[in-house]
Amino acid sequence: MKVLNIRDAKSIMNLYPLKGEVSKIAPYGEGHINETYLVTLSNKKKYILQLINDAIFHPVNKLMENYVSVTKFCHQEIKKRKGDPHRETINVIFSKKKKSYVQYQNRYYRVLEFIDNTIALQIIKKPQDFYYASLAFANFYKMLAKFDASKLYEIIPNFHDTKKRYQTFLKVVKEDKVKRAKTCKKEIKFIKDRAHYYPLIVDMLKKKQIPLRVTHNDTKLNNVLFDIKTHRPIAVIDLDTIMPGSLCYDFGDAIRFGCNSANEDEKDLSKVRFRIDLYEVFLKGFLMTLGKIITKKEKENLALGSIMMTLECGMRFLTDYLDGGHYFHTKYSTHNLVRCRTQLKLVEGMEKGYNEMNKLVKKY
Ligand code: ADP
Ligand code: GN1
Ligand code: MG
Repeated sequence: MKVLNIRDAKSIMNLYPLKGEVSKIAPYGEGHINETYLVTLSNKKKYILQLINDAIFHPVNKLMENYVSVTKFCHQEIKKRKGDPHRETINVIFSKKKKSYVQYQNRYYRVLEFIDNTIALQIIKKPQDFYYASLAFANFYKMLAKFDASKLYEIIPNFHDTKKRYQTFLKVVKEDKVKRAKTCKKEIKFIKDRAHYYPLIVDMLKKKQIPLRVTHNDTKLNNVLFDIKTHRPIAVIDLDTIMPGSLCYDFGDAIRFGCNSANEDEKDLSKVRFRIDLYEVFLKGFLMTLGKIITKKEKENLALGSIMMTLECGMRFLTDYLDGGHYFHTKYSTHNLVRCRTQLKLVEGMEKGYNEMNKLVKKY
């Protein structure tokens, strides 16, 4: 629920060394975690104001240290290649006290430069857009390959540790705090029937069969901004979860969201299909851009990573539903259950298409 009003916005923006008064504030974007607003000043300048979800991202000073070190690094790299560093990455505005975030009424906020004339897509209509998204992410890894990972604080430990996620899920099912388990027996069984998946990639990482890299960890389509006119990819955003992780998971998370023929919260499951045509489009751009950076073993596990990220996300939505809904923003009481169902339907589609998905990896 977005609650900031213009008075709050004025007080918060006053903590920044900006010219002009706040003339407008409006909720912006479709993120599930932070609260995002577009703020317009009397001089027509626009800024993104975000209420940081500090129940999820804490401590906030560490979150913002990561955020600033990554965005400053990207800024420099983009400058070196003669790009536009104020458009192709996030730029954090510093407060009058020279801080990357501020506190107002016991909550944490940050202000970002608004990347104007861009759009975040919630669903793929033109395959080319997804191809462009693959280039955006792959180029992002290429840029970050030189970033010193030891600088990063692990802001959400075990974020994509599917083994641990499954343990949490089992615990929440057992506790059944808000007595909802009876409404989703089929979904619980679906997730339990797939227990063999959960250790696979985590164990490969542990055995160093695939490398731990600096990854984005939230490669949803709406975390890429596209030029509003040309639809060319402009910037990868939402950098809160940059941590060591697996490329197979980042690839898989992008597939999970982008290869859905419907919205993540579509209630009519007959509309939800796994679009393997879009999988091919993304795979092609991703592999061509990464070239030799991606290892053979990683390539062999891109299809598996897609199934696992979709399964993990379905499991996380159901965990939150069973736990009473404290994590993801929701608009109605069964919202997380509806989201879980779309994910599980996609998993079914991916399992059916698994051999084909692997064949396509060999093709590229
Ligand atoms: P969340 O963690 O809640 O997903 P995001 O950082 O992804 O938060 O922001 C939510 C949405 O706000 C994005 O999907 C995008 O539409 C928009 N957005 C965020 N930052 C910017 C920015 N600097 N310029 C333009 N749009 C932005
Ligand atoms: C959240 O913040 P947002 O909306 O980009 C979540 C992702 C989930 C996604 C599901 C920090 O992403 O992990 O995959 O929702 N982010 C966090 O849509 O948990
Ligand atoms: Mg986001």
